[in-house]
Amino acid sequence: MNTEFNGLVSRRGLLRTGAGLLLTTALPPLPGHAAGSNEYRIAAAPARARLAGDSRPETDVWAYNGTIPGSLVRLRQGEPARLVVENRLDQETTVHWHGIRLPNAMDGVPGLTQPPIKPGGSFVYEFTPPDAGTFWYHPHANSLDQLGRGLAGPVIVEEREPVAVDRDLLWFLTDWRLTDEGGIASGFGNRMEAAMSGRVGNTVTLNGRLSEAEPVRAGERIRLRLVNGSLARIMALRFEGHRPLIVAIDGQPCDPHEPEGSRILLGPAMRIDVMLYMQGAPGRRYGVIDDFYDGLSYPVTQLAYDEQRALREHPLDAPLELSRNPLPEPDLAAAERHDLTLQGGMMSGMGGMQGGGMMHGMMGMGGGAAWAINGMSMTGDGHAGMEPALTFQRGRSIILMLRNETAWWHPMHLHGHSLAVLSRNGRPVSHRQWQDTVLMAPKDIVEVAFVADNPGDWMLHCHVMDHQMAGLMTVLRVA
Ligand SMILES: [Cu+2]
Repeated sequence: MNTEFNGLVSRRGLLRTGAGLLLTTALPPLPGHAAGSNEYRIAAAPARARLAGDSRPETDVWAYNGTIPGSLVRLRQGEPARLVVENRLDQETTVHWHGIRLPNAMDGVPGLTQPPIKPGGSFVYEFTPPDAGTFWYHPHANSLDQLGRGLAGPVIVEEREPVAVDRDLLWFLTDWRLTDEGGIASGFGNRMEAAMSGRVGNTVTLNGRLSEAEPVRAGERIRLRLVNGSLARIMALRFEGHRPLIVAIDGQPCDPHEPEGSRILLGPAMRIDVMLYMQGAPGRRYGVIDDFYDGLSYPVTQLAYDEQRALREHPLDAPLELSRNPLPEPDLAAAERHDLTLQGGMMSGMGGMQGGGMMHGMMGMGGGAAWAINGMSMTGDGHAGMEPALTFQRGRSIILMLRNETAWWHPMHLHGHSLAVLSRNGRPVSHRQWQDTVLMAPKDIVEVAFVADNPGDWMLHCHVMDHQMAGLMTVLRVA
């Protein structure tokens, strides 16, 4: 595959510092956040970060409130939130609150839902999160550069009644393409990559640092919130010696289940919450391995058990199923059906795709687009006057058949709604799972359903950022 690795991914023996530990365990308070309130100030600005450890040069990044990942936004389910975003970059930006069902005007798509925030300007996002769970925030302007240079942060919407765990941890995973000097490699928007796997990097950080080990204790129950904040890297995580149970996908609780083949498949922009019973032995270490790309497996980190005896001898005897969120149940018998077909990219076998794989002149808005949905390419980040591919009457139940006719993987993200995943390649999907980002393998056909209850123009796009920029995007209108 189109992936390079340098020495950074093989571990250098760095140990986590106290600061790293704090981020995974206590999650520090936010600057500009009054304790107990749902109000935050978030500034997007240039910063420097030690992504690859103390022995490596710092990296010039763009960051929310100066940290990688951006500071944690912790909200409460059903309580109004107010998020003041300041733009201290030298270019326009917006913030998209990924996965949160909110009013269209708060969705952060430039041109489509709000004017972009000018350098020196600010925008106040106000919404009441209906769903508890693990979400994240990132720009929706110049997305490839802005996300690729570090602008991303986690959002946790707390349940009214939390499930019993010893610790609630968040691993924000980010893929970077770093140079030997520690800088972020140039070449964003490379057309060949855009028509293939996208900009997959060479360094994966956990909460903003290469991680050698994460401290755990035998016998504890950990809720682990996994976020893939990468531009393009798909991950398949194996926890050696452990049996993680998936309890939520994209913030939405599902029936607890073990991942297929013991690998947690995590596409860009996806979140998966797992429950982990720490069944390992005191003093031992167990790898957490990402082996998605053939022949390129590497350790994301290790679970490092301290020497203390087990906290308990048997798994905690308390329910681990999360309370369901108030999602409207689609009426499948009465639902409207529509097809959305993903086209293009290299090796698609489509006419006109030879000679570099670009679809010049084929479609609507994108000169030089590499991808299309139902024959139309919308390129960039979103802009005024994007015509909807489909219009739904508010309140209707909708079934979408997503057909991936390409030779590449695509995490398809719908704004403003969560999707009940009904079937994949004709086989029912169990576990009653809902997703806002549906990872599609080459040639996959995935059937999803939802109630079009949130009025407005909503983006549907691939979250491999190069793919979105190069045309794998459309708009769905709820009128
Ligand atoms: Cu894609």
